[in-house]
Amino acid sequence: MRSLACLALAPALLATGCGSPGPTPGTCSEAPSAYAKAVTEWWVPRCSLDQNIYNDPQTVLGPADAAGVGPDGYTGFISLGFGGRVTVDFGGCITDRPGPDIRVYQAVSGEPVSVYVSTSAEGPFTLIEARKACGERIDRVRGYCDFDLATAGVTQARYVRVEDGELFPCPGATVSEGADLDAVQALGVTVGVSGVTSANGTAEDSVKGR
Ligand SMILES: [Ca+2]
Ligand SMILES: [Ca+2]
Repeated sequence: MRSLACLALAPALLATGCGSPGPTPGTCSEAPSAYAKAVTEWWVPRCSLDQNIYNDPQTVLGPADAAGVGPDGYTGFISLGFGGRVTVDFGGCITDRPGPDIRVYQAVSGEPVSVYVSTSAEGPFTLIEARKACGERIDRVRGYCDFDLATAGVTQARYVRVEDGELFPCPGATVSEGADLDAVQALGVTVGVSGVTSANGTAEDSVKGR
């Protein structure tokens, strides 16, 4: 709903996004972090939350760190349950570049995930790929799969939603139902010696904070 007053004040309101369904101005002004830096939203079905013991969405922030021994001695990930999800903020926009742009770290085995992106926390979110098998091995616990923004014709993304694609029926008699989300990485962003990130590895962007 866009009021007359809102339209009259349009120039000033551009700064606050009044009535605008599109990206909030400034949403892409900062360089993105190399890894997800905040959880903006998450949801796991009640049944799965009751079954699972890995229920902390904050474990998806920062570099991949899943470790430990199953079934109940793992650390570093959230089990998404049946169709559950976590949406993360990179603090700035990931820009499409040749090849994959987003790496999802999915622990333990190769459970599939779906990835959606947006330039606004409120959406709309665009599906990049659905129910993609996710378990290229790094070590015994950690694994990953990659997503290319161009697959869906997307050029920029700040918010990334990772959704369980395993659809393991609940209750399923395990304590880690669904895909096990460890971390989300922006592949075009490098981390410098000072911990400062740079978009697409360019010198111009290296001065931007993470
Ligand atoms: Ca790409
Ligand atoms: Ca983690």
